[in-house]
Amino acid sequence: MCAKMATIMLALCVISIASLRSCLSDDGHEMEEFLKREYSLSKPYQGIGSSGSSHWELMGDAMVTTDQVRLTPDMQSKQGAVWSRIPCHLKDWELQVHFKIHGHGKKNLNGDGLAVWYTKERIQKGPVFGNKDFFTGLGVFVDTYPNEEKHIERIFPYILAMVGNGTIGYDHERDGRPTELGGCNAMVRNLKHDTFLFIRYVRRRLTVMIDIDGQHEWRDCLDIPGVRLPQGYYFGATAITGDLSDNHDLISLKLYQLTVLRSKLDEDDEEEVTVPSVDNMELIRTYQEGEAISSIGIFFTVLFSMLGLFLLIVVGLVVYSHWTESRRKRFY
Ligand SMILES: *[C@@H]1O[C@H](CO)[C@@H](O)[C@H](O)[C@H]1NC(C)=O
Ligand SMILES: [Ca+2]
Repeated sequence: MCAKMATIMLALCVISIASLRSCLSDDGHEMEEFLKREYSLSKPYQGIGSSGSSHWELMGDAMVTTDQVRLTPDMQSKQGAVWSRIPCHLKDWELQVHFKIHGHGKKNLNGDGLAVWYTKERIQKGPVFGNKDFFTGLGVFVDTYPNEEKHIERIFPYILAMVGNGTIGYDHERDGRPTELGGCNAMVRNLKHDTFLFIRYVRRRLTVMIDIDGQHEWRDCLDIPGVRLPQGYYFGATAITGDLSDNHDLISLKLYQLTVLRSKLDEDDEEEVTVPSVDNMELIRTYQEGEAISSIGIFFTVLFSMLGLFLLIVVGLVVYSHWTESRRKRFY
């Protein structure tokens, strides 16, 4: 009898400890971080660009100085990139990007922006912020120029994430709206203080945060579960200028390996991913279209209310003039 009680007590104890542990790990508190130097890029940028000796490779107009890797200078029609040479096989990671975008152009007279990548392909020039289109993997874009005309609903610079599988294109004319996973506005140009972008990928959950106010506080940008990214892809950063330009500088890229507690159940669930994809992408799409429709809805509501008011005034005036007319007739 006593032994049975003891067993039950022990079982309860184990259960409560187990749930406590999972709570902690969900919160992120029990995660451990390790800086992985082979995937990181920081001052004094030793050996970058020189053949073979470095973990990073430069491309295009990118240049290394003592203070930064300048992906593009503030000049028209430039594109540059820096790519890791070694594929990353970590399961859970966090990338902290210290960057700076600055130039002489006034607001919205600058462009085009920079991108941070985790992709199958590397060092291939192209139109997507200096990288190839129809890429395979993750792209996080800091888009500084609104290409789509009706940019009232969205303030630029705008940060946006996209997952490509090799057959999905980036719509430059629409600033990537058709394929976006989510995003946020971020006034990052010409700031005196440091600006950071933070990309975390843990248990298929993609989180992007920014620290751009000089307060050393992270602000949520997007948070999407069910993002399936294969292992063994490459980290990189690219930037492009067109008719409009900016200096796109990378001060550092720091990659942390995250050790996350996994239950047996999690492990069973995780079959290997070979093609990048996002669960319930249709839902994310309809949600965003819903938002677009609602802003169009507001526009038409305002338009019709104004038309209605106008009609009312016209009718009122007509009635009034008829009334004064008939009054005048009565007097004379
Ligand atoms: C890539 O995604 C598109 C759109 O979701 C889909 O139609 C296509 O089949 C996918 N391609 C591969 C190789 O999975
Ligand atoms: Ca754009």
